[in-house]
Amino acid sequence: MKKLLTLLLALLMVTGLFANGQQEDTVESPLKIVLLVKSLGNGFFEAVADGGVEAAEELGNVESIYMGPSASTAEGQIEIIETLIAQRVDGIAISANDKDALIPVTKKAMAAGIKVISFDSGIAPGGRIVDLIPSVSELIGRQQVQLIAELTDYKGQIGIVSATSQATNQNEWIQWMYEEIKDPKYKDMELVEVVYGDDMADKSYREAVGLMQKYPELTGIISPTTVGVLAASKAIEDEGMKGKVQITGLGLPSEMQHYIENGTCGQMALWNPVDLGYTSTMILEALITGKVEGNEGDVFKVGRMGEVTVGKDGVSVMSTPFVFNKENIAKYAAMF
Ligand code: RAM
Repeated sequence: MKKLLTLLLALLMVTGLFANGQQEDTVESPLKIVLLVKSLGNGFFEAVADGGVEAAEELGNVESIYMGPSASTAEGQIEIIETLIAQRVDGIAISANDKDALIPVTKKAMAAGIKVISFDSGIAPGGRIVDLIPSVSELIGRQQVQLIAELTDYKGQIGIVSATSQATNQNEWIQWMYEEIKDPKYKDMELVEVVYGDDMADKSYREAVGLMQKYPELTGIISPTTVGVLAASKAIEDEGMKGKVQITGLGLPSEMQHYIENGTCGQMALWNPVDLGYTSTMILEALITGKVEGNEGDVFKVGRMGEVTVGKDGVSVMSTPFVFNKENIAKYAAMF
């Protein structure tokens, strides 16, 4: 009997210790959640990183890690994901440089128990659990054409300065721009060419100059990338085309305030990138801890952002873009 009691006591101690040990473990090693962006040095993604840190602080059990290749290539991202698999991180949110090329490596990551989602620029279904997009792609694309039409009085040749030719998000938006312009109200407007600045300031600048030289009748440029719209605005001014060539796009208010206030860019749109990083981190935490599986119809509770519902093919939509102009730019520039 005495022996039995001792055994029971020992057992209790062991389980007690184990439970304690587990508790300490959670406190000591927070969940490692990586925000893997298209490339480093982009103010948009730096704001995304701020959102990741905010969510991590709020959740308490998360370490937010910000990573990206030096240039916007799928190869650079694949290399990083391989390292993250070896390091056994808990979750990765990826803004993809290619919707298909990343699939084999993200599948490998998921097979190793890492939760993978895409955000901003998606990975095709099969290569991630959820794809968090800032707004409906159709709405974003159509709105870009509407914004430039208002600036050019619905006339003339329009060029597009995009990011990389493989970018999932820009390619989807551009497809909708071509749909929108079919509307008879744009009969005097033409989308003449898409050029690619690769989300590099210097290349975007050169491509914008190239468009203005190639098309002397150019009345407007749409640049649906924060890097591109900033570089193209500078190119318009440097080429003495301010007032002759209008520009709109998706711009970061803090970077574009100068060009909005001096009238080079009459209006542009975007969403809050801080919210995008915050929400991606919240979603990953819920997936890692098993609170939500990420199936169609599932609802993620995402702190101050409320709820995000998983749609068809895992696509989850945040909200609608803001439009910035002279009246409101200063307010938003202070935020992101
Ligand atoms: C650039 C990137 C990003 C895109 C924004 C609008 O910073 O290409 O993916 O969402 O622009």
